[in-house]
Amino acid sequence: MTGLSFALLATDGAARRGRISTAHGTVETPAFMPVGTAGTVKAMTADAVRSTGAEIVLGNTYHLMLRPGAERVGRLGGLHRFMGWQGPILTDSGGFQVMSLAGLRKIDENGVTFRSHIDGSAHALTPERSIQIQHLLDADITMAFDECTPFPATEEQAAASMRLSMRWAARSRDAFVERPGYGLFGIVQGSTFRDLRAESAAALQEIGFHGYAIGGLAVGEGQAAMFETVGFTTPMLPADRPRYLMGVGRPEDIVGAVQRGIDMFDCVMPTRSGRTAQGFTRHGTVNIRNARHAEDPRPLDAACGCPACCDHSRAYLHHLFKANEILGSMLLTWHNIQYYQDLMAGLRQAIADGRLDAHVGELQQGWVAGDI
Ligand code: PRF
Ligand code: ZN
Repeated sequence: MTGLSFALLATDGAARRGRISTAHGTVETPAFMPVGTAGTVKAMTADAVRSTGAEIVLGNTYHLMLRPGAERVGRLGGLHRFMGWQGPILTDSGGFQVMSLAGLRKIDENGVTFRSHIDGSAHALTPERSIQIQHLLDADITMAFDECTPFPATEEQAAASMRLSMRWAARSRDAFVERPGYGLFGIVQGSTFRDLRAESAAALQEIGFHGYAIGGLAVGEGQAAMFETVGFTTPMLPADRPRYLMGVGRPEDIVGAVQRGIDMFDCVMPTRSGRTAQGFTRHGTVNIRNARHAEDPRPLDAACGCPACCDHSRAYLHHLFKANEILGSMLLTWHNIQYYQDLMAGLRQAIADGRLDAHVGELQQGWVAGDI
């Protein structure tokens, strides 16, 4: 066998229940990947991440190439050993983070040049260097180097940007070294234009990838346009390969995208909001800094099995945030990742049982009812 494999285990409408097998283990899908940008899922130990049921984490080419450097991580045995995470790792290719974080960026046919957001030093990324870095990190899933087309874009702008990403996708494929259990994903671009998404999906399948991502969404187009674009793009992709919606999203976004045939997600939402006192629960989002929690002895979410909910009250979590104690960030991050993993496990079970739409209706009822 060469490359990574994907087994489709069940379907319910457009939704899929599957399993990805990689060099470092298997991933049950639909899956949510906690974001471990700089070699850490912020405020979590690797064991804690694993305990939530997460099977794969995401790392970033951009951050790790700047600090501590890809060659250094390679000499230390790769990102798994470096961060103490023995499961599968997917790395993003860097272009998206360069455009959102770096200074003085310049894009041309060859790639991007930019200045580090850390110390202002000059760097370059090309498709070939991005793939080489992801190999040094030992990523189980490597992402093709692309440009995330800004939103809004005219059809002409989106076409030119997408076609550049397709030329970079071919160069990424050529630079990728096939090894058993390792895979390379292409990234469909084309903004919200159906014809461009079709052209991009066809171009990527002509090149041939182990999986296909949908990029260029969750960039300000709104949920309706995102759902519409996902809804017409997934049928353009092969059924026997995993599909990854990049940078999505809130629980309600993930649920809608699963109903439209997406298998993988990543988002900073659970980790970032955990550090700013926002908790996701079966009854919607809760800001634990709110004064109404100051003497509330109940758990954040009575149905949750994480330490924040099993061992502590809302009043205690509220106190930790008011007192700027780092344990507050740790506990709420843990809870939010647990919530996201429980959400995905529920979706997987519902697809297997052929009752996804009913399950989604129950989830939405809980979110709408609100926290009381
Ligand atoms: N491309 C890459 N990474 C991404 C995106 C993309 O389009 C997005 C889109 N929101 C998030 N992360 N390479
Ligand atoms: Zn919890």
